[in-house]
Amino acid sequence: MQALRLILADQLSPAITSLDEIDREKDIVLMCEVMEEATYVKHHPKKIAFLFSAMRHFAAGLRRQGITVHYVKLDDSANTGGLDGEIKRAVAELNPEKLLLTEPGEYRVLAMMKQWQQALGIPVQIRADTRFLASHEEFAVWARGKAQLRMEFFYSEMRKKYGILMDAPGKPTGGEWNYDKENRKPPKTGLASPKRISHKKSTITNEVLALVQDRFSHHFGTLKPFHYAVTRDEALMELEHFIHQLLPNFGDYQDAMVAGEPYLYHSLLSSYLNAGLLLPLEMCRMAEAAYHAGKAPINAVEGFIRQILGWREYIRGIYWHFMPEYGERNALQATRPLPEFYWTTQTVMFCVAEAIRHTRDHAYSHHIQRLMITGNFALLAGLDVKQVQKWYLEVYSDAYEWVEMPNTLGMALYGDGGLIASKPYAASGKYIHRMSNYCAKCSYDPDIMTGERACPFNALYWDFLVRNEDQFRRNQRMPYVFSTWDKFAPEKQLAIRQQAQIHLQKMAEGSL
Ligand code: FAD
Ligand code: DLZ
Ligand code: SF4
Repeated sequence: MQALRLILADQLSPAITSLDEIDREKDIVLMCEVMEEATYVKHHPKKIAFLFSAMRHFAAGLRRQGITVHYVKLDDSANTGGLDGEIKRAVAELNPEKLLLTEPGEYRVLAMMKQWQQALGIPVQIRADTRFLASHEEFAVWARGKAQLRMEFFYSEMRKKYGILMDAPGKPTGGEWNYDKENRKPPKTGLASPKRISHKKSTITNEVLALVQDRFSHHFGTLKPFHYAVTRDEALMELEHFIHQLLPNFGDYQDAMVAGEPYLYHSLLSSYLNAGLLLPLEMCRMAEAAYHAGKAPINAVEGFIRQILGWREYIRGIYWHFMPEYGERNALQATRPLPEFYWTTQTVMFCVAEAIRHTRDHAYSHHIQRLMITGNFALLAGLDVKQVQKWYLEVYSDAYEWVEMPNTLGMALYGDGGLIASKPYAASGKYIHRMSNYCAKCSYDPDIMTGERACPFNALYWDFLVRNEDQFRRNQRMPYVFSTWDKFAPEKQLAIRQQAQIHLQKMAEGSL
């Protein structure tokens, strides 16, 4: 055999570089379901089922094209349980001249891959992942010599590079680069998501569901009902549905939160994009076409494209540029243990319970729930950054370290010391009250600062800022925060800080 070509669970794209110039007569593709990858953090059962089913469908698609696939199922008796073991076993069995890989999405896996040439005694080539729209080198050139690495500047470069939403060189469509201010409408009464599409389960999916039920039902999260797309065709149906039915309202309600509505107008496409069933450029181009056809307004289309061409690429750039040192950061020295309610949903705080319920049931919660509810609470309470990151990596079906870590450590927890966020995404109950209908269903009151019914986010917000005063008092993007605090009478300041301690105590006791 000439070349052994590895495809990982998040590399399910026909255009993946490890398949470039494949020789259908002589080469073999290797794919393996392994226990180590499913349990190095205990992934949500829906994520495992989605990936195993998508992998099996992808392998079937390659075989239909005449490509030989060596597919190792989780339950195969000789399965060694790890990528490392499976590569060694396949090389011993198939005797390839070389091993071809595409760089993975996690530093941990890249470190493993870098050992293989020596361990296997054959040439190993690690190719760039060209599905992303900015290479590591481009990001490094952009970052060089800059005191601040702000997403908005990176994003406008990307818009220019790909000519997306550009009227002329240097002229963004509509006159603005960014319509963020038009992405913050509070929910109107009765706001609900249109019905989502579902996919008929194939025999492959049913087999995988039985396997996951059998082997991973002790992981956090419910497996059924299972509605995920598992092939590129199905993922494309999801994309079409989003563009035609949901994109027009995506911009207005991007930051809104509604009880019982996990999705609203969000696309639910991240799992498919991150696994490779969809490609970022096709998603941006389709959204752009909807704008030019008059089917969706600029605040929606620009908002969506900004998330993919801007945030997603920028986040990946940050991860690879600063790893492995990035993963050790804890700028605010946050070390309090993650409370049990992140697993049980058992908290009186309606907003937090709701976000965790959505997470448990769908392996999904939308961005503002991740950032301003579970993330904001973790920030204000000073929860241990590693424990919080592990939680996010375990519970979401779109989670891989390259995208989870900078979002959690950098954006939500300010644990990278302000590399990503120019100020902490810290908010009191007032923000959550404005952007959701949660507070009406809660036993706490967002307008109360101290006492039994006080919303925990209120005192914890001030306590967080004062606790970290050294970091934030001179932050130019927070001009009024400390002047407001300074105007509080000393007795009020003391009462707030004592109230925060009561909340933290209750959190530790499991009664918050
Ligand atoms: P939409 O709201 O419809 O957005 C469209 C697309 O934009 C998404 O599909 C996604 O691919 C991309 N996108 C949006 N925001 C971001 C972002 N900040 N970073 C990268 N891509 C973005 N996203 C992940 O893909 N995996 C993660 O593990 C992950 N962890 C997160 C952890 C925290 C604490 C926070 C605050 C955000 C995290 N995000 C993560 C980003 C974002 O929340 C999800 O991409 C989004 O909720 C996915 O849902 P959607 O497809 O409906 O997104
Ligand atoms: C997340 C995951 C899971 C659950 N299972 C597998 C697997 O069985 N085989 C595999 O190749 N990859 C799996 N993955 C993804 C990897 O853990 C890892 O996050 C990515 O491949 C990094 O690019
Ligand atoms: Fe959340 Fe506070 Fe509102 Fe309750 S009152 S839902 S804890 S913001």
